[in-house]
Amino acid sequence: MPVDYILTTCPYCGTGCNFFLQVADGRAVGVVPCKTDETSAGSLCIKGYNAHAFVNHSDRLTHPMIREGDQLSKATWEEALQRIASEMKRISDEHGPDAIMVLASAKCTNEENYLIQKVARAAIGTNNVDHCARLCHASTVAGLLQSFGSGAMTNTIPEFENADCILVTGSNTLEAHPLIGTRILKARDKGAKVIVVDPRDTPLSRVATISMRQESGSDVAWINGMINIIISEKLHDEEFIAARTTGFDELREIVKNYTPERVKSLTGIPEDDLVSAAKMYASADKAMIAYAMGITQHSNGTNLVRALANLAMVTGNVGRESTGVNPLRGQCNVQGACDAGALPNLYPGYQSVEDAETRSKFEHAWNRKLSEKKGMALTNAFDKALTGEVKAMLIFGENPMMSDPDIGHVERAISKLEFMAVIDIFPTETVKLADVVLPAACYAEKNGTFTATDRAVRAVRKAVDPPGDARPDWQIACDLGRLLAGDGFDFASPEQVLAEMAAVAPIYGGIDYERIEEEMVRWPCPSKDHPGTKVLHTESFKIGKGVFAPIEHTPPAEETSDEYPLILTTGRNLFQFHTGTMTRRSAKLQREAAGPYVEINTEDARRLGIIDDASVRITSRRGTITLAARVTQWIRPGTIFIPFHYAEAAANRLTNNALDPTAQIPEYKVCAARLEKA
Ligand SMILES: Nc1nc2c(c(=O)[nH]1)N[C@H]1C(S)=C(S)[C@@H](COP(=O)(O)OP(=O)(O)OC[C@H]3O[C@@H](n4cnc5c(=O)[nH]c(N)nc54)[C@H](O)[C@@H]3O)O[C@H]1N2
Ligand SMILES: Nc1nc2c(c(=O)[nH]1)N[C@H]1C(S)=C(S)[C@@H](COP(=O)(O)OP(=O)(O)OC[C@H]3O[C@@H](n4cnc5c(=O)[nH]c(N)nc54)[C@H](O)[C@@H]3O)O[C@H]1N2
Ligand code: SF4
Ligand SMILES: [Mo]
Repeated sequence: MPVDYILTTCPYCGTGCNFFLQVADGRAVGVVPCKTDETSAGSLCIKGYNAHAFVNHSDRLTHPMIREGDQLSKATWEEALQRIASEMKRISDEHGPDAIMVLASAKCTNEENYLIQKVARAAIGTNNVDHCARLCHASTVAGLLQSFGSGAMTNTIPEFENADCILVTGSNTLEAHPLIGTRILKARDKGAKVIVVDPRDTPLSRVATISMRQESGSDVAWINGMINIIISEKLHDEEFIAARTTGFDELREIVKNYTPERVKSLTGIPEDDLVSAAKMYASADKAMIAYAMGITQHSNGTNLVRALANLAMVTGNVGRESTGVNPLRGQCNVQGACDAGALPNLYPGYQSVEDAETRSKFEHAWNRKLSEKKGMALTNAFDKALTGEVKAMLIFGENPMMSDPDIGHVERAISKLEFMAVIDIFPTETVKLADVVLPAACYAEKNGTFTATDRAVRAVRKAVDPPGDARPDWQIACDLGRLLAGDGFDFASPEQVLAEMAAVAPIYGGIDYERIEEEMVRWPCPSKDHPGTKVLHTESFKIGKGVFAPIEHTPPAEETSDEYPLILTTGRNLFQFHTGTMTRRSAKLQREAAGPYVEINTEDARRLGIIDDASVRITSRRGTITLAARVTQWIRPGTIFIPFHYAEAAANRLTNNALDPTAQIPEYKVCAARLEKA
């Protein structure tokens, strides 16, 4: 049988590896790495190798459905789209457009996200559009914007290989961004020093030069502690500080109080390790910082991001190759969904909805009066559903019934809605509660672009037809836009959509399908003859001077008590992805990490009389789940860790929806819990 090889972009993490999808007899049957791809350099992680598996799964949604009582019944596209449009119109007429919340999707392409936010803004008339970046790097977007003027990764993935020192914190890089992790290992082989700061031992920390295990939620203390040591040892970059930054004196005053002794009492990190790490980072010629959810998912997440930016600027490690502050963005297209304007305060290309001049530019482009009011964050929308302010939700490719904090609260909020429509590829926990369900085409079944964590815009190419009547999200968004608004949604292809986005978002100004066909292009790329940008902030920061922020350590929103004596932190494992809709439908991935578990330190387990694989019950102030204990030395005593992939013991039954006041990101990484034998 003839086999086709279609070059496309991985639908899992934000590393953005390209691979060939193997197609035989109209079905995706395998994945082959691409040697000429700069990002993956001919390797893939196990999720990438199995990215064909879910595409053909028999659970795929194949036809629209409309709720009749307790049942979702098969409907035609015409009926289902009409129902959504008429409910949106009714609710907007009765309660105003701001009673509707739209969720875009980091699993969808740039073109699709552009259209989804256009549906919200230009067809419904609200800025209430958001997506999972809120749960992920909202604090990065806010924090780096304040420090540097741009919320994106400052450098690029290949640059890790040539750094002299790499500081990794709150990132389980080898499991969550494996092909970035591999670059860090290559750098280490070439002699680079690797420092890992994480409450757990990760595959990377086990081979690091220095590994420090801090208490979850204490990161400001050790970061300030390192800055203090660097200044006392005169290892700071005075020239860079004077020429390119403001606010250094205030920062120096604040960090003075973070002596190694005090840092030890706040974090548990031994004094000697902190001093060695500070000197190692500051003495390197080119030092990179990589971080992810261990930093961002806190009720002080924005401050934590700013603290890392302080550390980089104090040592002059911004604006050169193999330096910088590098947030590792999570989903395959979370960078692009943000770029495309799926955010309540920003139009495509990070342009403020509250700026009159910008608004009039978009009003002109879209031929519509636009709302002056910034929209609602995803994490506030469920609260507002409970109070009756939000009446309807239109959800593209997200599964909040598993991924949002405190899902008991989400469930109560959804039950209050008058109407909820969900567009997905599988019957998720959220789909089951919807009033209308539309079946989407997945990445293998449509054309478009994803933007990787290092701002590289990459092609997604159609390899097979969607199952049954499923349609690509861009067509669904156009259909809804036409029903709600009439004009402005007549696009014949994703290519035309990207052309419109490039015309309104200057950072994408020079990006088109012809260029993407040949190679990736990294934004900012303002014009067709611009080569794209690898390193940001080379001459000056986007806001002129970099801004130091004097940040004090604050405790997490929920602290341990006699009743809840353990710190619960949550996250991921190598084999599963998020709410498991795709990876748990891949036999090979499922085989490797089949069911839910909690990691608990050997000492804690002994004290509680728990043996490995015993069934245990975990309770927080919000709920209880039962799952298997995994007894290990690789986690700090007093801390337990649960991956949030498993619906049968959903970690988010337990988590706290305390939010960062600036970014509205939830504190997934710390809550108080109790563990007992089940
Ligand atoms: N296999 C796999 N890969 C994925 C994903 C997936 O679901 N599965 N999801 C993708 C997405 S969307 C994202 S956002 C990324 C996330 O990627 P990561 O952020 O790397 O993954 P997490 O497991 O959430 O958390 C990272 C680390 O933070 C540590 N941590 C916990 N509490 C703290 C703390 O208080 N401070 C610090 N400094 N560290 C702490 C945890 O021990 C963990 O090792 O992964 C992407 N890649
Ligand atoms: N406890 C805890 N909770 C967390 C986190 C944590 O660390 N701890 N991390 C948070 C983070 S960083 C993130 S990013 C979120 C992720 O939260 P979500 O985005 O809600 O999680 P996913 O499972 O990735 O959901 C994506 C959905 O899109 C569907 N899908 C896939 N492809 C397509 C497509 O082409 N079109 C459409 N329409 N649908 C598609 C999938 O089937 C799936 O249902 O979870 C957050 N939740
Ligand atoms: S590292 Fe990320 S993008 Fe690359 S193959 Fe693995 S999941 Fe896909
Ligand atoms: Mo994420």
